[in-house]
Amino acid sequence: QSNLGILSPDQIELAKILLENGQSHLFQQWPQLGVDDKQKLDFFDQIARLNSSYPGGLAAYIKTAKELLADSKLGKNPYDGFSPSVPSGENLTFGTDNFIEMERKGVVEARNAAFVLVAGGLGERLGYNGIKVALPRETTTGTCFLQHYIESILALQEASNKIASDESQRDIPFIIMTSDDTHSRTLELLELNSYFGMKPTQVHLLKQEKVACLDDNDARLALDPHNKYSIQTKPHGHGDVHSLLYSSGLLHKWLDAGLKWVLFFQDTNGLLFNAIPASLGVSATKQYHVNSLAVPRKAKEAIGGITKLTHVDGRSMVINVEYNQLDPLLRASGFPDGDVNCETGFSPFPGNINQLILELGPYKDELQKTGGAIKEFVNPKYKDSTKTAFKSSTRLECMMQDYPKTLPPTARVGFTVMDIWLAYAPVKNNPEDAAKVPKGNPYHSATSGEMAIYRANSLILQKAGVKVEEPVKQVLNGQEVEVWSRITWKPKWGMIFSDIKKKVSGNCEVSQRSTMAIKGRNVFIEDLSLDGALIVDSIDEAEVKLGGLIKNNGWTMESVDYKDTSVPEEIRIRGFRFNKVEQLEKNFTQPGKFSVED
Ligand code: UGB
Repeated sequence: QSNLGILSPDQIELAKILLENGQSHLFQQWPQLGVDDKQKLDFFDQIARLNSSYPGGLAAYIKTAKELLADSKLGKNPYDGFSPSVPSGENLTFGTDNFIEMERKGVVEARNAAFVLVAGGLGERLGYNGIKVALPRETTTGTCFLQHYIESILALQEASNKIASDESQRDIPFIIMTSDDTHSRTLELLELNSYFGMKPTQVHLLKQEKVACLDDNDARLALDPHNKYSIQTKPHGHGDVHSLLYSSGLLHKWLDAGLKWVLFFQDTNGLLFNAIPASLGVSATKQYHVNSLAVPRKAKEAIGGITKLTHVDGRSMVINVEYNQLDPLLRASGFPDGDVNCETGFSPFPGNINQLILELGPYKDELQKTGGAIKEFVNPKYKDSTKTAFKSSTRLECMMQDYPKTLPPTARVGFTVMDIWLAYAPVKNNPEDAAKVPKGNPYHSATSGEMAIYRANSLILQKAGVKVEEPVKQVLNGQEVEVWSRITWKPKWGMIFSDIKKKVSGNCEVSQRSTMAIKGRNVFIEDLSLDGALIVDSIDEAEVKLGGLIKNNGWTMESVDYKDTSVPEEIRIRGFRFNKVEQLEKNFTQPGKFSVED
């Protein structure tokens, strides 16, 4: 009461909200007016932020928290009354006629899409000190994830605009969700690199705010133990992307501009853009309101399963069920063996890789109803079985893939399954944890992420007719991986299989010890036999033919131990570095026709 004098009317309103929602403890240790006044105003600044960044404000946050904490205390299962079954979706196999047709359709649609990258997470499991999008996707060229994503979007934009009429040319919007942990470093990376060739006006950063931590089952907000004027906060999860997009006003703008799709993707899947054109083609063909990209998943593997859930009351939805919940849910619903592989050797429930394609119109309509709020969950760590006290404060969380939970059953929710080698290789685990992954399961480390790029590119070229030599097995940072030829290309060289095939002809072969980096657009591989390292760059106006026998000592791979701090972190987490012994390196800066032969 005595402090009211320093507060503005808005701050008094906020104080009332807190008091009416069981938060009087926050003010218990406040001294009288005149003492710590600046800190008290800082406290209200934080409260105002927490209140305005949550749909429905702090009152709604506290109310939901109380309900979810009560359910958690009772041990209530969120899937009570639901029975799981295998949903229907599209299965695509790389290189088939259907795949090629879906890619063609996807390129047509790309100019009607906006891309949204969720990059607010620090990646604690990876333990890397920088932001994850700044990590090299592969170290042959050193291109970081963010650069690769931007160049892929630009390549799609160009291919899509090429087949559209002049008046409907469009710059694809690119949104990055950041957080306090990643925002300034993401912006700096973009600015230092001139947005990697994208127009700065095409890029929007939306920063997510953290949410208040909770001390007990009454959802009392947790004060910072070292500062009684500050509330502890933690990340709310990638589900925030929906409310941020909604409040940014971008959805209306995009609809007015004629856009039709919003594609969501995560920070370190270096293979994702191999899958984007075809799955966008599937969305357009099947008119999916929601299309989740998925890969075959081994039963009990630690990725969520896409599942159809049907409630006893008739409701049904197609949704990601996290792997630790799928097995018990199946066991409780008449499948005594739980989540097991079927005759294909995989679980019948496809693995969610958390890349979503939403149709913009129905998405905007839905968010207008919900304000972008996503069904949340809480995961308190209790002190003991009475479940009355927490080991440390907790908070509500939400996931972007839970968006379909509020949709009516009439919504067209499907998925597209693609080969793992083509579509999914995230970098999530540190070397120590990756080395402990049971044999046969994916490491999801910087080592496996980079090797997956070379494998995918080698397999794609094999399918295009190049004899790429089989890989060798090698142990790097304690992980056994297949090492294929180190083949990379820029997205503008080939985004879809039919374009790549046009760039390859004759009898071509690449040995396992080879490195090939194609950085130019109009580079053609014709009767090439490569045994060594070849790096080619060119301006768009130059047409370059790579052919004949090219042989040199090439680049060798040297093992590096992840504990060796004399090596930069982004290298040592891979367990190897290149020793660039010898290469043929060409850069064509003049227009014309050229050929590269040894
Ligand atoms: N992220 C944010 O932008 N903000 C946040 O507050 C948190 C994260 P993780 P997670 O690919 O195999 C997801 O930590 O959440 C961004 C799916 O839920 O890499 O453990 C962050 O920057 C799971 O179903 O993954 O698991 C990153 O880009 C499964 O599909 C993204 O959100 C799993 O990914 C994901 O964060 C997977």
